[in-house]
Amino acid sequence: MNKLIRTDLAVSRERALLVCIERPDSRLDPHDPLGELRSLAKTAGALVVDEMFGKRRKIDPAYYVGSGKAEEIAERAEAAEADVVIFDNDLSPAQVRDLEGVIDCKVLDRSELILDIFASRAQTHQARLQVELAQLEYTYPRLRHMWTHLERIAGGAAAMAGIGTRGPGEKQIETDRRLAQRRVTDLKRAIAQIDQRKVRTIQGRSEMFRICLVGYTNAGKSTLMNLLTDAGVLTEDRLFATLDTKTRKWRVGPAVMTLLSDTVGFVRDLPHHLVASFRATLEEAINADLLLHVADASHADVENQIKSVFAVLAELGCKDKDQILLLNKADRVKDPAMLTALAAAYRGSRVISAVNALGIEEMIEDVLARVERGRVSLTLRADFRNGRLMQYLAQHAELSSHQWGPQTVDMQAVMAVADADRLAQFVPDVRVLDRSAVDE
Ligand SMILES: Nc1nc2c(ncn2[C@@H]2O[C@H](COP(=O)(O)OP(=O)(O)O)[C@@H](O)[C@H]2O)c(=O)[nH]1
Ligand SMILES: [Mg+2]
Repeated sequence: MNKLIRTDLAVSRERALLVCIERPDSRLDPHDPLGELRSLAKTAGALVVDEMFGKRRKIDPAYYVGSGKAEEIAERAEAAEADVVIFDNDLSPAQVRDLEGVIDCKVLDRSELILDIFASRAQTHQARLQVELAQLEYTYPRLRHMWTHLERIAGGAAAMAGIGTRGPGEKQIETDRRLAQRRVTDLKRAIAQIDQRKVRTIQGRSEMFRICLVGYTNAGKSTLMNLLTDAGVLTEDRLFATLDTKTRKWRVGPAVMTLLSDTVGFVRDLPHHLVASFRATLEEAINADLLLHVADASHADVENQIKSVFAVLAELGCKDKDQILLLNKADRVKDPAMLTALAAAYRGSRVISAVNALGIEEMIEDVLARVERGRVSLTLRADFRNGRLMQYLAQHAELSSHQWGPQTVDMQAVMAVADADRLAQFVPDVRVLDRSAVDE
């Protein structure tokens, strides 16, 4: 694909020094001011090797921080052998340039880091176009980084651009600008042409019950995902080799296999130029059967975070989707009364801890009940060599009886309504002789 993305900024597997400068209007987590940035950096695949925290009232036009602090950052970056310094703050293109003059490695700001994550997470064609557009618009003034990619597009060279490639002369930059401008126009046109409904119905077809983790970055989504899916998935996972760390199989009950997806997560004060691409990366949530909304109950701002997640979900048309609010990090909450009040304020919510597995059993029960809600009993007739069917039933159903004919087998199978509905779509040559609701 003709992609115009600053891959030289991708932070995968790079050693990162994190820098957070608190400003009077910053809304950082008082317990852990660098928590969100750390979580974002990890999501992008970076290895965090050092962290620095500072406060500043007035922004220095040259380095954002003062020149003394810039020197200090440079020293720490060198000592930690960092490949990249990531600022929690948004920097102007000139500041990035000046900082890179002092610090002997790549400098990224928060928006670029977020865009990098969006770019790696965007699943659909539409989402990719949207992220690319945002990257292009945001990085426009930083074009000296970009020329290698433009050259790749123009010249079709297969080689990957080197990290930290510095820009060419003014003439090259002029050409780049024109190419970039043209790409922006093309992207806008392409995005406008995509039929939203069509995208959703195609995406929505899936063989398994889909569960999606949503919530703020740093709330504990990935920790919970690991806790739930780590046990016992490896041995039987060959069939699902295409699944990655963002989506994994999760066996909720003996005959209940689901797909669990991790999302990028919401970000505090998301810069407005990133909002469209952020929404695009949430398409997984739109197509899920159940949402697990993870909130950090130990965060000072938890109620506002919950509210803003609800608001965005509503905008995405997910308001009536089945969901469970999980009040995570209960182990970290110092005031039990506060937790009780929070749980009472949100009916149906559950108090959990993803690190010490508190409340997890109960949560799984709850999920299971939702998946199984409205189970049906099917009487099926199929050729007994129908491998697809046997596989499907092994994943999704409890079999209660078999009756063998010369070529066929009649079976009684109990499964979730959603799985029964998908049966015809995924398994050829099976006849449903009877279908009735199960009272449990
Ligand atoms: N104390 C405590 N820390 C947690 C809990 N769940 C997650 N964390 C920590 O919170 C940070 C962010 O977690 P992560 O799973 O990356 O959050 P994500 O951004 O929502 O995926 C990590 O340092 C986790 O170890 C919890 O239940 N209790
Ligand atoms: Mg995560």
